[in-house]
Amino acid sequence: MTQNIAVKSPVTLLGLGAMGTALARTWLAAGHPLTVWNRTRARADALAAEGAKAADSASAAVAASPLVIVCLLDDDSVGTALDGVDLTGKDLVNLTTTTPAQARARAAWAEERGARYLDGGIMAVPPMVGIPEAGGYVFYSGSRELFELHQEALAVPVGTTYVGEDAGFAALHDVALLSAMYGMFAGATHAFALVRRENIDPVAFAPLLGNWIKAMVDPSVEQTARQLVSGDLTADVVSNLAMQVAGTTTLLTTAEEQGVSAELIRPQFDLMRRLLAVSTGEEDLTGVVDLLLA
Ligand code: FVH
Repeated sequence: MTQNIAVKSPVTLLGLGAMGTALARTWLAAGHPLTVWNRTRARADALAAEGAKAADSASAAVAASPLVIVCLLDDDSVGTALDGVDLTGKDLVNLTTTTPAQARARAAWAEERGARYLDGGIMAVPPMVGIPEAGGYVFYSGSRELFELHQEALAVPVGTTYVGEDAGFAALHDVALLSAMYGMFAGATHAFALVRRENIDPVAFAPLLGNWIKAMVDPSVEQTARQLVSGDLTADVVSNLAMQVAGTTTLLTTAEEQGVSAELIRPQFDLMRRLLAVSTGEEDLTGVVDLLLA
């Protein structure tokens, strides 16, 4: 009797921090032969107890599989870990968070060493890895051929979104989304500070805040995108800039009344005022995008 068992491609993973360990477990669970290396050996030994092969060095780990995935702290640690390692003929996928310029330089660096290169930006935190319904994914950019060749293995931990041949684009998308997230955190932090002065229950306040942000965000980013493409910054404006700038006075005065520093929200309001100074006030906030490029 013949058995029809799909043979899974071998994977090497360098880096077993919180994220690397979460990724590793999904490849093991999916049946991919997994070789791991970590600077601190104990983390590799822990994975070996779960079925991985712990390599004694980064060189040995890289030699073990055609597909080498790197998930280290930062670009410097990638350079350190792979210093002197033979990458000839390897497919290197770098999931370490970097800048776009670092990703492009790392792609050139890998290609000079005979490797094909794909860069990744992880849009997930470790508890989301291996849980498809959590919605995590990785932005990939660089060689499309490489992405398609390894898509089955790459899609094991979280979803995959390919964003272009430019190796820097995954990092750019990653950093753009993270930057937006911190802007959102800034607004939420300011909101909690305002109500904290009055002993309002933060647990009761949280869903009010969360639901308001959710209701605002999709229409807002979609409107901004449409206006940027059409160039018509007054199209479909609901809340015009003049009205919004007038409203910022109330927001800043309220912060003062509540004894809350406005340092998280004032920069946005300053930009809105600068935009109003050079516009009719009939548009909304999209013009701030180009103000930032100046
Ligand atoms: N964890 C998260 O929430 C975020 C989610 C989004 C993506 N990030 C990025 O993923 C990269 C790895 O993050 P991590 O969570 O695994 O980070 P750590 O737990 O701090 O582990 C760091 C690993 O890097 C190794 N390492 C650090 N420096 C060096 C070096 N000079 N040479 C070799 N390896 C190095 C470290 O080794 P060790 O401390 O165990 O010996 C860990 O394996 C990262 O880019 C996030 O931005 C995570």
